[in-house]
Amino acid sequence: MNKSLVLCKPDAVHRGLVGKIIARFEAKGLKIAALKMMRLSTSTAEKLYAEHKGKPFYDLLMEFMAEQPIVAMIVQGAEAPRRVRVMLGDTMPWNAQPGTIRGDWGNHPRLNLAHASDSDESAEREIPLFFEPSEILDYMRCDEPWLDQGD
Ligand code: 3AN
Repeated sequence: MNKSLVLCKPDAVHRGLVGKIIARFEAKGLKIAALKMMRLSTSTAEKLYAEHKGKPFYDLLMEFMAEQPIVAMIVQGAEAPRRVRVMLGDTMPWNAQPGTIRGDWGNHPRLNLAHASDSDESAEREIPLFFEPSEILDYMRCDEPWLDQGD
């Protein structure tokens, strides 16, 4: 099964939307394999968004993300990175479809509620920034045999 690193960003925490966001992944049949609330250190924020360094929005993004409360989780399931990104919707909230997290609740490109790994490779790089191996739980949801039909 594939994994995605998902962060409920500070705006999701401050707006009380964390529970609703997690509930969408759970209801979709994706498994929460790790979960914690934390403050995102400046150094981790810089590592997470290294590819954006130098872009016009970078400094404000760092200011917004660093040292703020976030909720970090690993969402697991078949094609998890792709499915979670579809559920998040477009980066620009005004382009995000209704029914997506950003389409329903997002108001600003920076304050767009959640981060999610964009590929298996990104998830492999991002997950160790947030979780020790011992914090990632291996268990079976009772609906897994129904959801995994093997075809
Ligand atoms: P996504 O989160 O959809 O993968 P990226 O990787 O292009 O989007 O951007 C990372 C983060 O940078 C976004 N989640 C958002 O917070 C911020 N961001 C991206 N584009 C803009 C922009 N034009 N103006 C302000 N912030 C932006």
